[in-house]
Amino acid sequence: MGKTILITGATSGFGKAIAERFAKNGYTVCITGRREDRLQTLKGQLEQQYGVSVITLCFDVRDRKQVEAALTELKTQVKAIDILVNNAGLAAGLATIDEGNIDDWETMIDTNVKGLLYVTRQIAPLMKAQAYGHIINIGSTAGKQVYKNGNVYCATKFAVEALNQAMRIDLLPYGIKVTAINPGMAETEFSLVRFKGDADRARGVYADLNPLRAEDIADIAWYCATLPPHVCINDLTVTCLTQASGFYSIKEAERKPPSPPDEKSGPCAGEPSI
Ligand code: NDP
Ligand code: 8X3
Repeated sequence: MGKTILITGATSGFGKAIAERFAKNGYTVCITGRREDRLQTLKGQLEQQYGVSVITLCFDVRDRKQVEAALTELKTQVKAIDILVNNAGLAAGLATIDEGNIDDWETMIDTNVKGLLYVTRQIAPLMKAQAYGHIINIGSTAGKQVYKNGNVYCATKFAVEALNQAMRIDLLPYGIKVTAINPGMAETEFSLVRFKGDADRARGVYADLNPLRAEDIADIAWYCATLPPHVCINDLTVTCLTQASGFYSIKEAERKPPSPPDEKSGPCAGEPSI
């Protein structure tokens, strides 16, 4: 029987790339988001290109009733859900804690934490009854280290980290895999959303950084999802080459060139030259 994946926030970025990757491999793909036009365009593209079934669910993950209605309906349409990717999320603004916009804070908390919980609460019982399944939570390096002005966004991703661990423990007896994928900076619509449509500022975040791409995260999701049944990646952090953590990154131009041959073959600094 064919496999089914449910991906929240598939109208752009990671979610869209993950939908493409799994459709290419024959999955029935259930895609969600608030932008119906984008859902329909992606559905048409994936069905035509890969000959798979695509189910679209247009809802706001912040709205508990919408989530419940959409996923209750989905459960009548599919026999099983093999994989849930909790991906829908955003950052809004970048300000110190004393100056932050409280509406932005609520949007981030409601989407990244409560939305993820609403969706999981609908799908985890189904996976428990199936006694198999895989929940992939998209966290962030921002859920590992707090960075300047990241306060509330980072807090939501720390919450995802905690919930990922909690899900792994709670669902352990039911053969359900739970994986957090924690990307560093990736050029999607993320910064455009964070900076409320300021495209120049958004581009500036990734300038000369060679950031991750959405397809990199799709590759990783596919890898995590296709390991042998007894293997579960619990937590995976991935950054581009120029980023070491949530707060350490360099520009490509700051990368050091190779050392000249004589320096290279000589003793390392601090080593005795015997
Ligand atoms: P994008 O902005 O490209 O995609 C975000 C997706 O989330 C869209 O499909 C959007 O759909 C959906 N979404 C946002 N709010 C809601 C909502 N209230 N209800 C339903 N869907 C919603 O960003 P990314 O692909 O980069 O982000 C995906 C996830 O990855 C997020 O959780 C983000 O925090 C995380 N992340 C991103 C990183 C990056 O650098 N890009 C790095 C680490 C983690 P629509 O607008 O149609 O509703
Ligand atoms: C997104 C990565 O560093 O822009 O979670 O917060 S970062």
